[in-house]
Amino acid sequence: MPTITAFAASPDRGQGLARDMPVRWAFEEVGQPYDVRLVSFAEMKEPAHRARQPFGQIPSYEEGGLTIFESGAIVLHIAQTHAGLLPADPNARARAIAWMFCAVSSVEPVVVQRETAIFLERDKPWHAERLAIVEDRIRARMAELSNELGAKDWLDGDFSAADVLMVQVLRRLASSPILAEFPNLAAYVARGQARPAYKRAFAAQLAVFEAQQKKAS
Ligand code: GTB
Repeated sequence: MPTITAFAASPDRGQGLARDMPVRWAFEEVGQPYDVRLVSFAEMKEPAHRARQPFGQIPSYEEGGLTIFESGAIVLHIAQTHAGLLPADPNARARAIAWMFCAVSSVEPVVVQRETAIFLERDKPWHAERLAIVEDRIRARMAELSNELGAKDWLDGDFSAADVLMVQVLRRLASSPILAEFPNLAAYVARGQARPAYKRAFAAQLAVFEAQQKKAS
C-alpha cells in the first residue's frame, strides 16, 4: 500500500487546497487504497522527512523501494501504474501529460503569486499595486485557458490526470472573483468536484481537519 504525507494541521482548515489533495484524488480515481502519514510543521523540516521531500514539504509518496516527491510527479506515477487516468493511445497520452505539465508549470505559478501577495506581502506599502498586477496576469492566463477549453468537458478528450491537476489548481482561485469571470472554467471546476472520486478525496482530507479540531476542543 502506498503511503503519502499530508499536513497534520492544514492551514486551509479542511478546504482541500494543499497538494496532498490531487494525489488523494488520483488514488480515488484509480481505486488504489493508500495510507497517510500526517506530519506537523516541525516534523516536515526534520531530516527524516527531508529524506522523503528535500524541501521539507508535503506531499511525498512511498511504496516498496520507491520514494518520490512533487505532487505532479506523484499523480503521473499513479496514472502510469494504474488504468484510468491516461489514454492508451501514445499521442493522446503525450497530450494529456503536456496538460499535466501545463497545470503545474504554466497555470499554477501565476495562481500562487496571488497567494504570496495576499498572505506574505499584505503589509507592504506596494501590496495593492502588486496584487492588481498579479490578478491581471491571472486573468490573461485564464482567458487563454478558457479559450482553449471552449465547450469541452475536459482538457483533451476523456477525463485524465491532467484534469485532476488543472481543476485542483483552479480551485485555488475559489476565494477570488476571477474564476467566475470565466463561466466555462467555473463549470469545468464544478464538473471535477462532482466526481465521486473527488468527493471521497475531499472527505478524507476534511476528516483530518475535523479530527484535529475535535482533539483540540
Ligand atoms: N511543487 C511541490 C508539489 O507540488 O508537491 C510544492 C509542495 C508544497 O508547496 N507543499 C506545501 C508545503 O508543504 C503544501 S501545499 N508547505 C509547507 C512549507 O513549505 O513549509 C501548498 C499550500 C499550502 C496551504 C494552502 N492553504 O492553506 O490554502 C494551500 C496550498
